[in-house]
Amino acid sequence: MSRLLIVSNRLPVTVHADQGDVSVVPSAGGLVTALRGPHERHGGLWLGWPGDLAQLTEEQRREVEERLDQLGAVPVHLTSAEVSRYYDGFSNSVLWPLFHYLVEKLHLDARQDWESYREVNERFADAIASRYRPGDRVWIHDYQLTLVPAMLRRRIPDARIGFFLHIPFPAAEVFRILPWREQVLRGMLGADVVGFHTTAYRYHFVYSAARVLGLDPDLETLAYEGRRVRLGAYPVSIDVDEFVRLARDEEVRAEARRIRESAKGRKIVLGVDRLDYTKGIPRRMLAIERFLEREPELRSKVRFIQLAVPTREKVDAYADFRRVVNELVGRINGSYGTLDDIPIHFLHRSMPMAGVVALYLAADVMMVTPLRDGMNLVCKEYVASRIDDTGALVLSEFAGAAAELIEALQVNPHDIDAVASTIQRALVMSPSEQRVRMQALRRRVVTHDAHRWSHRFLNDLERASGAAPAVGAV
Ligand code: ADQ
Repeated sequence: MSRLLIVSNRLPVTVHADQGDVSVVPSAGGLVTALRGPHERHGGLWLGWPGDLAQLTEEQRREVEERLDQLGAVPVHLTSAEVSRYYDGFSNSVLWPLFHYLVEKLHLDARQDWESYREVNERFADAIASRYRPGDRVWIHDYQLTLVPAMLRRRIPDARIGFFLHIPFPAAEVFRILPWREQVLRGMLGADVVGFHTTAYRYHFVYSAARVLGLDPDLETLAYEGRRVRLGAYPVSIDVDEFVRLARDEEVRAEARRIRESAKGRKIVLGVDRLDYTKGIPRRMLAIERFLEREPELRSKVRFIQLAVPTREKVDAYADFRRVVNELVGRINGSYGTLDDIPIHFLHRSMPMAGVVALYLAADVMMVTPLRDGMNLVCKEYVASRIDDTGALVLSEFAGAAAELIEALQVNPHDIDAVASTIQRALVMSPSEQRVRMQALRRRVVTHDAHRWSHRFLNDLERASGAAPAVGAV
């Protein structure tokens, strides 16, 4: 079996420096779990940024490099200026908002950020090329590295290259706003297989390639520069077994009971998100406010818990956004709180997965209402954790997961009245309806887990033609 080189912006490790000691700990998380199997089985490498190591001593840095080497991880170092321009700037202030249709958040005077993005993508291509051996397969991930497939193709024309986009690919009318649209498309088309979460994103990509580059639109394969580029929809998922294991764990179950007891008989409605403006938290809060306004008799019977993990704190749009969320939560709690309780318990922190699963088990209703989301794993984690087939899922139509999880209560997150009514509907859903819906949801999540996702993509990559000439190529 050929080696697999995985390439992502971040390495799947965290470097901890504690006084004299330094440690490198593999990170947890769905994607890492999904890729760890193929990474270990095929004796491959994982290339990415290890985080900022500037504060480490020479000796500590050597120790880190040694440890990374043992883990099959190859560091691609970034300067702090590059982190600010390539990552915070172009990746997270241009591509991220644009691909999520949030055009008003777009930072368009970004020429220098673009330059840095290009340079860092070149560095990644160099790093891959220097490790590459004939026969290797290369799997490049996500919007931070869209140019790498073509850059690597220039260095190694017959390399077998896959690219997967974890965020939505927007409609061509939105994508065309990007001043660097042509370079991004050509960058991705350097791959043999380009993967998206849904067929809708794939369609948008094909239509953009037709509009911007004049390619013949074909949903399965694009003929491009003498090659055939295969396009596929591979919905990403979670490590279901791990969530089932946690959901059965006695300590996790005890914690879930404790959370329920502290709610004093109130039903629990839960949100778990990175505190990102794409996740729809302010509109969700407004829908909760509308619900509280409309349902006075239910006010004392519901507790809303919002767990929000801090994210991208150096990007301006995120600091403003945090203020908006804090103000909304404060206003609603001020209006509807009593001396005994407040309606919204807002926790701005990260939590170990066992704690998150205890919340999933305690929640009667899960709200996943992003304005746009490539896939969204939180809804799949909730479904996987509900091993007794209870609970109700409220899911945004604009999450990639909506294409699969059709038995959820789907809502338009922009329609505050509709979300408020759906909260009410979920709270009064009968146990038998919960069971029918949850069983169907669980069947789908269990059979389409993360292992299947990576397996399907890698199978297609295995069959891909490398640089074999395409018939009718342009
Ligand atoms: P994200 O935007 O990060 O991923 P998501 O898929 O929902 O979004 O994954 C978030 C992860 O963070 C989940 O595993 C969740 O449990 C965890 N998490 C959230 N809040 C937490 C907290 N407070 N404490 C601890 N953990 C928390 C991007 C795309 C998605 C796509 C994934 C994978 O934006 O659309 O599904 O990549 O492709």
